[in-house]
Amino acid sequence: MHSATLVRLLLALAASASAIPTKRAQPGSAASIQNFKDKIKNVVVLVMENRSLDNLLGGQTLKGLENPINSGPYCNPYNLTAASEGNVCSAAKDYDSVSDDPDHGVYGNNLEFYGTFNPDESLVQSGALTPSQNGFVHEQIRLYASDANRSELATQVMNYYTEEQVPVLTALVQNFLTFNHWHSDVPGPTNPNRAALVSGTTYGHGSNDDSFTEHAFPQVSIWQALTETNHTWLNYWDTAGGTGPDAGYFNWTYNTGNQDKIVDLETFYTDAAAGTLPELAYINPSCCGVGTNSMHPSGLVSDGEALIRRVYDAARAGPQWKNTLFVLSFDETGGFHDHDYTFTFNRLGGRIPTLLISDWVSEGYVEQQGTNAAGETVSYSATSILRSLGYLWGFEPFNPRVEHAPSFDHLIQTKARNNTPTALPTATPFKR
Ligand SMILES: *[C@@H]1O[C@H](CO)[C@@H](O)[C@H](O)[C@H]1NC(C)=O
Ligand SMILES: *[C@@H]1O[C@H](CO)[C@@H](O)[C@H](O)[C@H]1NC(C)=O
Ligand SMILES: *[C@@H]1O[C@H](CO)[C@@H](O)[C@H](O)[C@H]1NC(C)=O
Ligand SMILES: *[C@@H]1O[C@H](CO)[C@@H](O)[C@H](O)[C@H]1NC(C)=O
Ligand SMILES: CC(=O)N[C@H]1CO[C@H](CO)[C@@H](O)[C@@H]1O
Repeated sequence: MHSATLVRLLLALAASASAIPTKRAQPGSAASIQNFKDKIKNVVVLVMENRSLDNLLGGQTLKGLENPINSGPYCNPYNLTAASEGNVCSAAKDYDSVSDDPDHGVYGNNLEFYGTFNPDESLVQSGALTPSQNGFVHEQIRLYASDANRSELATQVMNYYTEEQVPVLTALVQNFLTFNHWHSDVPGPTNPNRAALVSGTTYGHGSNDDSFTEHAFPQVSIWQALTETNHTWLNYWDTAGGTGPDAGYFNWTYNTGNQDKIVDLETFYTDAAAGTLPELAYINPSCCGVGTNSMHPSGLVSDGEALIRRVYDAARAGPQWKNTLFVLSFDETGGFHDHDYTFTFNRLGGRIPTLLISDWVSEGYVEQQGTNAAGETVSYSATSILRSLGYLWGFEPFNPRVEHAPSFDHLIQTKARNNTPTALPTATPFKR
């Protein structure tokens, strides 16, 4: 072989080797769980509101992410029943404040995914009916035609944020680990999804009904499981309200006197600085209008970025950081377009941005699908958090859904990084 060719070959091999992360243990294996326990002592979970991956991370150019900028554009007809009205495609730049909140109830999601309010459930389950993801613009126009013109409404649901519009998320994506296939557990609204995230089931509730605020849920939750295995937790809550507090859904919390573990979000920052964060620090942001920080329309994306930055910077500067895992996720897609919906697992919801942030994850890494306990390759979902924390803190899966959720323990590396950013960039408000 010619020596120049050999050098090129070796260089190519070296380049591809550096792109391959360290060989990881099998998820859920004894070695992987032991490594997870050794490295991670504190977990911070922040669940934001109502954004899809294609919307919020649609402009991230990191390889491995399937999104409009890397693999789009994706297009929708203006009107599902009148092709002559033409199509509109995903494009760069969405509004800081999306003023017309896209439909994200179960029926709205049905129309957005299947083009009908009532898809035949047996055809969905058998796989004969697959989601076309064609109805997002139609549904937005059906709901809000009197508020704005068609192109503005289409922009709201089809456009994506550029890397410059979301500097905090861009820094996190480039420095930490992002899931390409992480779905909400239910193709519906916030509280059922939040209940699934903290207890593995919506307990039959498909809407944001009063049971959530009336502490009516009787099932075992993460709060009860942690308490019974002698682990500490606090549910930090932005008292401006609008989401959760998720620990407040459960009758156990109140009947066992654990409601004092629901505390003001401001306490998180002082606890982080003092090194007194509990093992699980679970954060509820405020919702849903201008001035709230969950990224839920019409709340500003830049205000949500400011919250994420403040949480990261506080955890990063605190004495517990070295053994901290920060999980950033969303409750659901909020009716924003995403080209990829997965229904193999009794109909998960849409794809939502989720990141693992820690000195113990690979830099700028995109995780594809996971492996469940049966060895099948499946998408991650909200219950993956419960499965993984169960391994970390030794509690049993609450139900078959949790038991079969793919865990992410194997994504924790054996060596700590020393190059994670000490602070994130500042987000500034923008128009579009
Ligand atoms: C879509 O087209 C149908 C058939 O032309 C019409 O009846 C309907 O009003 C249109 N929908 C919207 C939201 O414009
Ligand atoms: C729709 O509204 C936007 C801003 O509100 C405006 O810039 C645009 O020209 C309008 N488009 C049409 C087709 O009227
Ligand atoms: C939790 O602590 C109590 C009191 O010290 C003890 O009796 C119990 O066995 C512990 N439970 C577990 C699961 O470690
Ligand atoms: C919660 O409610 C259920 C159903 O009413 C009941 O069986 C259970 O004992 C309650 N749990 C607690 C801790 O009060
Ligand atoms: C907190 C909250 O309710 N968030 C939003 C996201 O989705 C639900 C369900 O549609 C809506 O009720 C909210 O607007």
